Amino acid sequence: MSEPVILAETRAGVRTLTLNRPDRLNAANDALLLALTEELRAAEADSAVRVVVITGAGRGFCAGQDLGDVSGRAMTFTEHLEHTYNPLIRTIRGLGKPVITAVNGVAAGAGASLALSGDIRLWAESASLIEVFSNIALVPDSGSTWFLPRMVGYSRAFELMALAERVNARDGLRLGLCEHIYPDETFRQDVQTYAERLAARPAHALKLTKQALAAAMSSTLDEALDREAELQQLAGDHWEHEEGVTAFKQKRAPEFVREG
Ligand code: LHQ
Repeated sequence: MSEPVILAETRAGVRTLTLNRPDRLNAANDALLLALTEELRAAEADSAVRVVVITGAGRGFCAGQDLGDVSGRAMTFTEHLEHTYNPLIRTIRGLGKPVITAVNGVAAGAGASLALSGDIRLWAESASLIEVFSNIALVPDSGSTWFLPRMVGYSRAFELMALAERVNARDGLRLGLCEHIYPDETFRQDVQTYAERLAARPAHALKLTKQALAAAMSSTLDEALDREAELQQLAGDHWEHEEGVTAFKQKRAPEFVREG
């Protein structure tokens, strides 16, 4: 039996999905992309899962499209993206639970887009990111053209895309491509610890927050204010809100994790 392309494990409410083609720096083939999307959908449906972590096995995070894989060539580029990468990125951003991309090594091409797509991006010290597409005369895809300029501005994004320069972890943090850097030796445990902090937060409120931010990224202030007012009603009517207020008054930590 061959190794699964995605390894999945749940610990303390944190579902970790590991891209598992380490000999190719987890370059993506269709099987990996479809399995990852499927796993994300399963995590959405599983009430025991409160946070999802996407990371890579071995020394790479994801080297983008597997350039040796021929299965994608049965389709046009457009069809291939619509069949594999685009549903994956949409699923991550639309997931009703926080997704952490834990970038353990190099993230290149569509792998860079995947690294940027997390709600929270945690990098190991040896992580790096390359908008490598122009090396093979392609256009950045899988969301890079949307994510990167919002993080670093238009001109820096264009430069990174045009020159395909490797961004190391220190520069990644400076540019806002990640929230935190952790030492390689403790990276996996540090990611788990961070994810467990998120898992203890109010899941329903975070789901609505993610929804509000996603919509606000392409809306006017007026629209954002209207949406906040609507979503606040949903949050305020939920037991989590009552628990938060009660805990505050009782001078204790709120308990947002309940069975069932
Ligand atoms: C790989 C790959 C790889 C196969 C490393 N494939 N084997 C495109 C087309 C169609 C539709 C959809 O969208 C896309 C989007 C894209 O993602 S286009 C961009 C595709 N990716 C690339 O062009 C990246 C190619 N890789 C590299 O530039 C380097 O490998 C990076 C900078 C990622 C890492 O460099 P190093 O750390 O020096 O590692 P390496 O080059 O020695 O790679 C290690 C092994 O992994 C090596 O195999 P080998 O048998 O020699 O040990 C590579 O051939 C293999 N590998 N990327 N994408």
